[in-house]
Amino acid sequence: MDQTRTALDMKKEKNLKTAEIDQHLVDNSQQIMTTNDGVPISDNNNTLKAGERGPSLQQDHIYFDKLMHFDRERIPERVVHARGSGAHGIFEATADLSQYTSAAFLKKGTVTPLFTRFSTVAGFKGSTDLARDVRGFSVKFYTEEGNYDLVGNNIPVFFIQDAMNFPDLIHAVKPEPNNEMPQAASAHDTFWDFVSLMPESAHMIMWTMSDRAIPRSLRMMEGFGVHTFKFVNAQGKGTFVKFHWKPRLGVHSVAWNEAQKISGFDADFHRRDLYEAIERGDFPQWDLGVQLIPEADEFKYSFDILDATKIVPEELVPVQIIGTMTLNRNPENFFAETEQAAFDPGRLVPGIDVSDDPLLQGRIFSYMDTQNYRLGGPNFHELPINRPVTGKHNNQKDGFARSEIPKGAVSYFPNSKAVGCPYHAMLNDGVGFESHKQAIDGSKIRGRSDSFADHFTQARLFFNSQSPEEQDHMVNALSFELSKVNDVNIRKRELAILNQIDQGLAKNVGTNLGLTPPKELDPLTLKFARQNHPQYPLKSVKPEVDKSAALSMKVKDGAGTIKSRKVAFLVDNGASKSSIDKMKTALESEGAQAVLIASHVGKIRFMEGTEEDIQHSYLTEASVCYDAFFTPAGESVKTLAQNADYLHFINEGYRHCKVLAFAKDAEGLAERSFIKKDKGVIFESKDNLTADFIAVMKDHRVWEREKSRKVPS
Ligand code: HDE
Repeated sequence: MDQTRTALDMKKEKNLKTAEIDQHLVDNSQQIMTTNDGVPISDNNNTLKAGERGPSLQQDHIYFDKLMHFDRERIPERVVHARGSGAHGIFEATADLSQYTSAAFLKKGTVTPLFTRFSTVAGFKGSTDLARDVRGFSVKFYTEEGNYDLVGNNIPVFFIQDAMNFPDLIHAVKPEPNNEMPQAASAHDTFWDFVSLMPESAHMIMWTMSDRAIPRSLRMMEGFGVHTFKFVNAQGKGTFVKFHWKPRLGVHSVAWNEAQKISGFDADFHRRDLYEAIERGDFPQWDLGVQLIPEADEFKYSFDILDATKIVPEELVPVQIIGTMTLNRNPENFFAETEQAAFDPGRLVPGIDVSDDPLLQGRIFSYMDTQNYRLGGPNFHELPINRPVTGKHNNQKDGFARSEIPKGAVSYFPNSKAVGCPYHAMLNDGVGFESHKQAIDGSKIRGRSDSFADHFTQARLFFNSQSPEEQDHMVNALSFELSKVNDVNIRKRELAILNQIDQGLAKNVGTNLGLTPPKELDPLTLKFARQNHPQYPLKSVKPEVDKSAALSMKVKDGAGTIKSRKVAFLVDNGASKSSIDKMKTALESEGAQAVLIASHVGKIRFMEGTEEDIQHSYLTEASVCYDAFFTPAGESVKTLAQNADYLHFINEGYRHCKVLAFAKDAEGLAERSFIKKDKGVIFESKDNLTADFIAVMKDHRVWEREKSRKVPS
């Protein structure tokens, strides 16, 4: 999408959702302060008292008005996905899908406003962004046929197969109820107790123990609809569909040691990154892709497409790109928009329907129910962020905080007094929502299909598809988490599951736990698995593929970008402005940002005699919040050599496998640290300073460094 197109799109958006939200914006500038009833307030500092020294009077309606509101300023946070960040944007459909779906917003060329919210799952609303966790990826499309919500995650599978287990999963991962610890972390007994008794979690555990669970940025994550959904075309024909969001900036993570430190230095790291990128016009973009599976192929694969613990490998069904999402506007008000946004996988539009996935079916109830509770009643659809751009017309009435004022005496259907209005869409213009006509044949049972009983084949597929460095990170993550589990029986049970996935993985984790992986699944694990499948484990499954390139985050050679990356320029008084400018120009031409950091904020004087105001110092900044480092030439090299914070900065950057460049005069500083020259340490005397710096940054990290050198930091 080029700039002109973006401007046009934004204009279109302005006419739709922005206009809708604009109606509700309140501008306090040039306004007299009033009570909630509009009465002007002349003293907002003092309560009403009998005499100067009190007591206060009960007739102080101005104070009561203020406190009544204040006392109710919190609403229940989301029971899961409480911590989130949102942004407005647009979706432009780019493919002709009329053969598969009648959804109007997917018609080629259509531009639809939307609101997206990213979240972590386990932590409370105020928890850190960098928790090891799944990220929510919810998109509300304000389409011309009403709202459509695609409420997905950044991981394409889930822990469990049936909605009935969801509250148990969440109770297990949340802080333990006796002491409410730990916050936003799965590394504790109850979580691993639960998953080690639920072998269906094995595939998801592989993903959450991979670096996918610690993204570098919300802008650098994939998104997935997770479940199989259905497209329905104008003739009523269904096609199974899986949704994928592919970020234009690539898929990247931080290192676990880094994640833990970012949580201390900037708990809002992801929220800030998203907000700032949009403010400076670096609009993040994702392509929306679909995997389409004809109904005739429902039973074609070695896995069940209705099982949310399975992916459909891209080698079997390729992902076709059908449009692009651009996030181009921050909310005006976090509470009114991001917090009050009510997502629901049951918000469907004509042309898209749910499949029989039992996890998805269970979600349809929960979201509406939770919004009713969280947003205080059934009128949450009328909040500006949730209102469809189409308006809504029905006979539903009353309820808490009703804001629309329906006219007339009729609020029932059928009626004659309002000439049958509002009327059925199907009867008149054929545009109404119609559920996919699917034949159903079966007995009512409370149980699970044996086609859901294979738990390890795709967990193995994921592990086998990772690069050696990614596999090492998984070993470390599993070792970290299980080391934090106190009950050794739980450790052994999970180790037995890992052993079913990959013996090398189990052995390496076992070494870190001082345990030999058990050969067989634990009897307790078997007992619970047999509640769903009495013959468990069933015969092994022959997978169609052993490896899938799409599952690894390793940057394909030359495919990376440094757009929007944050490079720390480590300077001080006496730094060479020309050395800084040369690097800055090169980085900015690739879309990266240069941030100057010195031993104090305020003015610093360059070698050339000019001065610049610096916003960041070693006191306020940490290496973990930057992608790469440059030490320019100049007199500053002498003071930096004595600056322990500077040396810590570059050591730590090196430890986290980031790229570091040194101007010729500054190369000696690397020798004062633990840094050893490698392809990610660029010396002006040996390399092409700017070109090589940029080229290696495009690979994101020099992960190979981890094997050869571990340095203290
Ligand atoms: Fe959710 N989930 N979920 N979930 N979920 C909620 O709804 C639930 C599941 C997801 O940005 C809640 O509004 C059940 C899978 C996201 O506001 C709640 C089950 C996936 C968000 C709920 C699941 C998700 C939620 C809490 C098992 C990936 C944040 C607040 C059957 C496809 C939405 C709320 C936002 C939020 C229930 C499983 C994604 C309680 C019962 C699988 C991204 O209704």
